[in-house]
Amino acid sequence: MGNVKATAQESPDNQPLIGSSCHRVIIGLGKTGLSCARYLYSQGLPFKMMDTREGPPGAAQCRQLFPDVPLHTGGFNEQWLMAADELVVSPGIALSEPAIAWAMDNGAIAIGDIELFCRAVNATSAFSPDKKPLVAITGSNGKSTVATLVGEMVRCSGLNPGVGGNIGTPALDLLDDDSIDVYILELSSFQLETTHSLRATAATVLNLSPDHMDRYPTMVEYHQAKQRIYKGCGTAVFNRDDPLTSPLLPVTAGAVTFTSGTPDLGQMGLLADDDGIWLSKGLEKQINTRQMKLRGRHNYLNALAALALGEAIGLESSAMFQALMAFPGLQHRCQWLGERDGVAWFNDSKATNVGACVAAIEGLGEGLEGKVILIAGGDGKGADFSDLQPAVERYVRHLILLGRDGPAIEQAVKNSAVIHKVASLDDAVSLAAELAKPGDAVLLAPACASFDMFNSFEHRGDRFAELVNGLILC
Ligand code: UMA
Ligand code: ADP
Repeated sequence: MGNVKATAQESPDNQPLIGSSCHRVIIGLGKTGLSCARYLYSQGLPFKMMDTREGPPGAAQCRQLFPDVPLHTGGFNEQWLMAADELVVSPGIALSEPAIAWAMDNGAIAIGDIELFCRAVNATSAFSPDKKPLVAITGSNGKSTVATLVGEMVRCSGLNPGVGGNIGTPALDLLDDDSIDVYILELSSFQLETTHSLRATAATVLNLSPDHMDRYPTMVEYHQAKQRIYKGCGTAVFNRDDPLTSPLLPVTAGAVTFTSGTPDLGQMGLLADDDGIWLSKGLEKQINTRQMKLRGRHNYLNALAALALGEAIGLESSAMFQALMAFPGLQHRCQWLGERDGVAWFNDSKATNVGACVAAIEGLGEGLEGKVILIAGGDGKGADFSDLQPAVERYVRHLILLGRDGPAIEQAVKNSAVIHKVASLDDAVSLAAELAKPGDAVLLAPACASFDMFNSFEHRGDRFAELVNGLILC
């Protein structure tokens, strides 16, 4: 084993190994692994399951639901890997894991839940009226916002959206609901690595900035994984301001760009006049951003991408505008929690990378009378924090740091703001309340994952909201 390269492979002649004679192993007993097991079981296709953890979350459920399925926990079962034709790998497991890389080098094909989903959806002829449109969304930031927004646009059009993938509901679970008219998948780079037959009706890479650098040797591998979303797609929607989002693969129905600048003819962008900033298609001003509840330039870009995706699957503009004006945004994403003594408090716990944190500081900072008091830090996933410096220097007065990578952030931005180090989120909130002046905003935008101190970004954001509510209500 050991020194082998892991690259996602296609099956011979690109034919999926779906027969009952295929030796298939599901790796990972989280949400994804369980959804794959339910699906394969329902299709009568045999499989084994394994998880490297001693007590994986889904083990009890597996034993109960699939008592006859072989299950191995606490490490890789090398015999099973050696005999496998197809490995159904969960996104939390890297293909470069030596045991997996070795199995792939010996002929096993690595796929994921999204590949199983695509095979099922693509089994319907592309020309059949039963073939449901599939919208695929990736990017370093904004995926959940855009996926949810496109879902709302579909709903306002009188159709039933099925929104799933990295956002939470495993894609395969959507197949159980016959009433779904349009599939909308949020896809992570991890999921894309193991997907070979996507063929989305419309696909987008919203933006690309460093993330998951503990999993990718360089940005090149991360970029390559994201590009897989365009494989066989109809319309590619990409960000003119971010060249890495531009498709490197051929697309069948053309491309639409969005930009925060003036749009090209027939493309999406922003136009400004005395009435403010307009979402526009070419020179046609479509919606004034004041009519929207979503705030911040990054969200205007998300809205433009959603409009382009919606148009690519044939939605009417009026229904899309209605959805856009009503959409309040998602929890934990630059979420306004309240105001006390002229200080506004924002929860952006989902800012788990540098790009999202910069977008939040700039989005808030631009419109403030005062300055930002930023609470950041956590598990940095191997990030380089130096890109935070210009935004911190411009908009942040006090930077309150916590968590494992607080010191790395301090190193990257020192002298750009007054830095304070605290041991807990509780201490950070108390200190922020002391430091903030009327006109300021306190922003939790950690630029880091939460796992060093919390169970999830939701857990961290909920705790922050609880502490802030305690302050505001008292
Ligand atoms: N793990 C092991 N051994 C195993 C299998 C998993 O140690 O054999 C560990 C992984 O390293 C990871 C954890 O278990 O730390 C969970 O991994 P998983 O692949 O089992 O996760 P699932 O429960 O199946 O959830 C996955 C996505 N998780 C990841 O990509 C890590 C969920 O995205 C997604 O919502 C779900 O499938 C449904 O599609 C979460 C996520 O953090 C929200 N995504 C990353 C992100 O958004 O940045 C990519
Ligand atoms: P994802 O699903 O890609 O993580 P979310 O919509 O959940 O995206 O938002 C994640 C974080 O990124 C939040 O902090 C949010 O404020 C920020 N964000 C959202 N859209 C963008 C964008 N287009 N560019 C940069 N940051 C963004």
